[in-house]
Amino acid sequence: MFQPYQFSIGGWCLVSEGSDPFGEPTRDLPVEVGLEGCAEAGIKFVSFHDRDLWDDDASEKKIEQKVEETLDLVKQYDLSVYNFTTNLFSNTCFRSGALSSPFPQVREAAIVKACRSMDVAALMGAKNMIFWGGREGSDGAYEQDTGLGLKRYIEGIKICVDYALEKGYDYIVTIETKVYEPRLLASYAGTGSSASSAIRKFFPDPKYNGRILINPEYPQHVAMLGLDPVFELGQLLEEDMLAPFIHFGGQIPARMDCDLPPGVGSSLTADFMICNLLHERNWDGIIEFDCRPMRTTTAAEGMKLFLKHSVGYWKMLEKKVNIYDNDPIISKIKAELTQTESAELKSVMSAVHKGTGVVKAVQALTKSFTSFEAISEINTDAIEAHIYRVLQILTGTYEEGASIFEGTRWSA
Ligand code: GCO
Ligand code: MN
Repeated sequence: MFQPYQFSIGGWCLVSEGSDPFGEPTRDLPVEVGLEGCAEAGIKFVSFHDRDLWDDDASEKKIEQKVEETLDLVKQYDLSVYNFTTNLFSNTCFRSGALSSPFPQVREAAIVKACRSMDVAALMGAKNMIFWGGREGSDGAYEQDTGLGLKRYIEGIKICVDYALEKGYDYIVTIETKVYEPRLLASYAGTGSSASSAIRKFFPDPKYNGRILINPEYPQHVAMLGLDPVFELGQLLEEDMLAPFIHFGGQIPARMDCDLPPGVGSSLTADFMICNLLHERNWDGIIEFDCRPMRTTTAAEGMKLFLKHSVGYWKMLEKKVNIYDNDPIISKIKAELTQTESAELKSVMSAVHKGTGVVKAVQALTKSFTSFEAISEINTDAIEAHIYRVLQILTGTYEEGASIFEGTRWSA
């Protein structure tokens, strides 16, 4: 049964003021406008940084009071808190990094702040606690051994994970990956793939299984490198490293993080393939928007329109996934792209999984093998046919577009 995903949004997106490095804020909307917009658009969850709610040096009492107020406010709009996250990047004390800073006093400050947030996440009933290492890197001054920097960063997170485990908190801890910005050159474990291997290295104990995962931001944090998020997503799913939510928005490839509204500047095909792969793999998660209205939007109506568009865009992708799944042309094309393996290939694979008998299996395969010339004769035209049909589905021209397949072996 096809299960459409639910939605969440970063509370910080609702109050983003439209400023950029060159220009002043263009809007000043109270959070209530955004919360009301969420309720109207069908967004059920909202997430916060500690610093969205109180100053970093706030007293315990103030924090408790703000937690209560925030939970009340959110409830008024029929929303609940989904993620909590600690801001280890805005305070000037973190200008040299936070958990990875070469200065031990700064690392201490980061641990204190992050562990305090671990407690608040539990109080708020958050499902996940995000670590986004915005400052965990270097602007190109190579001030420390980069391996040591990575170790400090991941072990810093480990302190917080252990803290939460000892306290009995049951939420998941996630690392949000992004290669650079606001640090200009690089950040530690900056891609989903590199963070995934760092987690395996630094969290070998089975007690961490499924407790520390990766929340990617698609397409922004991958497309900003000029890479395609669909490939990273496949790896994270295959490695069971994907968090129960992804961040989502819009991004012009090979630019600094744009956080544009979904679809704007992005590849529609890649967005569709993200949605398709998540559904195909029966991923059971939530789409959390981490993006904002454009700078030219200044009023409440525009904010609410942005929220409706964000939800509408994802629902549009899901509608296309349904069309794709039920399309007779796609199903003929897919049949060619998902053929069953020969008995010989199957035994090679099973030998590899068993860890023994590989030589014998490869010898049997070699014996049954015809020639490279014969393999070259295989018809691979289904690959191009597939992308044409996907484009027809995405542009809504699949009914009239079916005619180009007439007379081919994929004709419905
Ligand atoms: C960014 C990130 C952040 C994080 C947030 C949660 O590029 O700025 O996406 O918005 O998602 O800080 O930790
Ligand atoms: Mn994000």
